[in-house]
Amino acid sequence: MSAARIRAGIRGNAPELGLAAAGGLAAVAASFAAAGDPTAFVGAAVEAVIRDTAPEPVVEFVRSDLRDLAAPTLLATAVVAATALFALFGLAGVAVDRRTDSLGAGVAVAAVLGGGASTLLGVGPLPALAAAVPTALVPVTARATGAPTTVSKRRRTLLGSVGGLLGLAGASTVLGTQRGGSIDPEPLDEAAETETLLSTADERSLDLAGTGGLVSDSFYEVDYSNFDPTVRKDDWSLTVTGEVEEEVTVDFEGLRDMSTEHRFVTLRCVSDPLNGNKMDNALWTGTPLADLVEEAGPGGGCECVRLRAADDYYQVFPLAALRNGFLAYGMNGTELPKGHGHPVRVLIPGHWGEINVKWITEIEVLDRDAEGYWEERGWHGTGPVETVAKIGSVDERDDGTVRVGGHAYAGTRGVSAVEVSTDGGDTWSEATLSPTLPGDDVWRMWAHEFAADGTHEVVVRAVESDGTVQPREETDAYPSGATGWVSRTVEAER
Ligand SMILES: Nc1nc2c(c(=O)[nH]1)N[C@H]1C(S)=C(S)[C@@H](COP(=O)(O)O)O[C@H]1N2
Ligand SMILES: [Mo]
Repeated sequence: MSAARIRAGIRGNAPELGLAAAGGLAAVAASFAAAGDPTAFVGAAVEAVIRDTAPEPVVEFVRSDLRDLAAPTLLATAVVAATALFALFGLAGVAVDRRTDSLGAGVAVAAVLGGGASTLLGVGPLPALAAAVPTALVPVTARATGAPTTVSKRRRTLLGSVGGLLGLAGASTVLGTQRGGSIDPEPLDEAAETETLLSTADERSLDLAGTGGLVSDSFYEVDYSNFDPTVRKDDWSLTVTGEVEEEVTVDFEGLRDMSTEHRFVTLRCVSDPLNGNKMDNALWTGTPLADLVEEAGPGGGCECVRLRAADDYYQVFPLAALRNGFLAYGMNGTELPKGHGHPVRVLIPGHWGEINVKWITEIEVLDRDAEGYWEERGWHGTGPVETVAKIGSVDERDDGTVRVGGHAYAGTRGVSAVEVSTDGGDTWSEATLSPTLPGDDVWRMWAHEFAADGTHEVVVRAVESDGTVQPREETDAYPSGATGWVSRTVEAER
């Protein structure tokens, strides 16, 4: 077909294309409204299909070039693809109506395609039905639009129909956001204790221009999906399954009846660039995992577990690491916010962020080793974190001195010193360190002041508690986490 014929074809069918596009969008949005949980509608399902079947070169491009734009790009692609899919089903209904001159047949075909595809995508009956209805409205509105005898009346009917479908899409989006989006983390009963600990952290923080203290003001978020699950604490439970003597299930109340602890814990994503911003610290409230795991009597041949979550995320790592783990339901004095795993997440001391599974639902003791979601994609992020000292603040004072500082983290190995060079690594001095916070997986802050004279290559490295100096070798975040000494050129004004 020539381009001109395609153009003419589109012009001839423009009303149907417009109706189908609006109907497709309304189908996706209606399914969102019906789902109640944002992970359970056709848009999230299409996103998962695109994410999990993207060819390796695309994945590589997204990882190395798009970086922080990866998530919004995936979201936009998913919305467009899902809309186009349901638009096609609407057009199929229009075509059947034209061929058979039976609106009933057209409606049935559109509805069956819409509902059937939704079901194949794995959404429940209600979101599937909700997606089928606007899809079936496409042949109905197409016929209505064709009926009037004058051009102006046809145009008015078309605009009304498209407007109606878009209105349905808008209203559904608002409803879906209200139904699935709102979780207000309530203050914890232990607020008095957390207040005290948080003010301790505040007092021990070093005052550095342009960077936060020992407890992060805003905590980074990394999710493999754009849609966070809505899990109400009354609906939540966690089951230990697999190679166990006896399955054990605990609900939120049961968890609250167990011993309560507060822990400062730092998390860093394995994808964090060397001096990146995917490393943060919070005060977490929860209960140790060991007793729960022991109660189930774990066996199996690999001494390993797979954790599963309400967003279908999964990770595999050694049972030994899990035994030191923590089930957190509080963060900085309130219940967990939705984005950080409400109502319950896992914290595994000293390991990369990715195995700190949010919205945890199941601990499966395995018989044979397996891979987690990110390991299937080439990452090695289940082990202990690499040590890093970051430069978060460079403050040039009027008197010619420069104060540099930031955060240093070495997982459970602990940071005992931070060394700073202002001459590119020839000579080193010890930085001032913030006092330690209670906990065995917490970062520290460092600061160093020097009299500036010309150009300085500031280099910083952490020393672990046993005296080990952070390795100098620089590696990229992919696949095993960024390593190396952070450096920054400081150009003194005078
Ligand atoms: N269920 C679930 N848990 C998850 C993730 C996820 O996508 N789904 N992302 C992981 C990754 S890669 C990291 S770095 C941490 C980040 O935790 P945060 O979002 O609370 O900072 O959560 C981990 N836990
Ligand atoms: Mo991560």
